[in-house]
Amino acid sequence: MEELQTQIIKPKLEKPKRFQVLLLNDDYTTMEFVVEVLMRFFSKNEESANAIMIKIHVDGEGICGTYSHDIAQTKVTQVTDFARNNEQPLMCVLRELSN
Ligand code: TYC
Repeated sequence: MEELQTQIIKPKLEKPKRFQVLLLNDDYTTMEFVVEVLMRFFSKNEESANAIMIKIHVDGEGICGTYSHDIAQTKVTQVTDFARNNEQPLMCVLRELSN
């Protein structure tokens, strides 16, 4: 007699990782430049760009947005290139979020 086998298959899909893009405070980048970055690369309006910039200035860091790895890494590269081309030492980094 043939044996009938059944198996329960667990879906092996991982939840996609998300990454925050952060700006770090420093003593030299101008406040106007940080506001410009937040509006140009993170689509903030002037009011929320100002609020985020002040938060970074006070706390040392601030979140610009949360993205897939590809998009987050592209933002970091674009912001860093833009800062260096304008002689600003602004630091932009990724932080992986725990799922
Ligand atoms: N601390 C800077 C200043 O006083 C302003 C600044 C804000 C720099 C945010 C970087 O990510 C930054 N000119």
